[in-house]
Amino acid sequence: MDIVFSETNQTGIVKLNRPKALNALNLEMAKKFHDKLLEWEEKDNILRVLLVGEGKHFCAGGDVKSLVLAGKENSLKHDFFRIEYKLNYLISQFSKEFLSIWNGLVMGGGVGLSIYGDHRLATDNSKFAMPESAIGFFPDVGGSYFLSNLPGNIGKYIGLTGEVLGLNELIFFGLSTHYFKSNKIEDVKEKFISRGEISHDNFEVKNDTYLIKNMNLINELFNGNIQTIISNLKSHNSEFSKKILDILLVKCPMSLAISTKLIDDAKGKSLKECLETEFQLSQKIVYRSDFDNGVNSVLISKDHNPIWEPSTINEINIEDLDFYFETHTENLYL
Ligand code: QUE
Repeated sequence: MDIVFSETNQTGIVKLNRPKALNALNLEMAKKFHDKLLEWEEKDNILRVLLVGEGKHFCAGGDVKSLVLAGKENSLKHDFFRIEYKLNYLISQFSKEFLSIWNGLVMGGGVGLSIYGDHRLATDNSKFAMPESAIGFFPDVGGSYFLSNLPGNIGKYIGLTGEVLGLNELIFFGLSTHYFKSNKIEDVKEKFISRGEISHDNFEVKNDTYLIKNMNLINELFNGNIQTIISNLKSHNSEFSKKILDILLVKCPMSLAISTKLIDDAKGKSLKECLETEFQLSQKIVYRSDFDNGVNSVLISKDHNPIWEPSTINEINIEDLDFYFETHTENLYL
């Protein structure tokens, strides 16, 4: 079973159970999770929900590998995102306490399963990222919502670079709500299950780590559309800007252009609006060759040398991006 549900002491427990695939979320898991939450919402003897990943990691994202391997004559690229985003929204509306344990990898689809819940407990080994620009996709699962709500242009930076955030950044930005030492994981779970207690350790946030120190610079450099960002980075001539430029220049150019616009346009929008926009966008982006080539290059053949089309950001006309944001298929009815 890829996802396992149990009920103990008025706690509904969800375990993502594909440890060999880093608990990547597939269609069946999303469907079952969605139906179980509807059931628990109505069930009086369930007071809270605990979400955990089997093994070393919480969740590496959506199972994008299966979407590409399924081939063309298949509705998986439509059905998966539809149910995944519906599940994200359902979690945001769930009336009971919802706690996730962010051990190990917490990426993309895994973020969407947890960030709209009440509590996200990070540990000393948490690794959080929205890395979709590496596979020809964009930061979805409400990424446009929570990234656009981070201060300044930090959300754009996180969504474009796919940078891995650790404990200090997670607490600093409020992405995680608590910290506990990773060797206490069984004890933390047990206390929440038995009496709804959130057991955590104290954590003193450091303001001098790499990302936080460079926040003002990031706000300056990541202002505007993708071409402005690239030209800002080129003309800045610092170690930091060179490093970030090198990172961006291997990502999918169309992903970068679209993600920039998506996050900019999301400011002030509700999660519901953001998910609807992302669904429309997903149903254009996943049928582009960049998505198949990106997923193949990173997760299937693993040659890590994807061919992007267009291959440079300069070839993208910013006005042409509007096409990808048009409503063109049935909405999610959230
Ligand atoms: C960017 C991504 C993903 C990624 C790697 C990236 C992603 C994702 C996975 C993943 C990892 C392990 C699996 C799996 C998928 O990796 O979204 O099926 O077994 O799901 O660089 O966006």
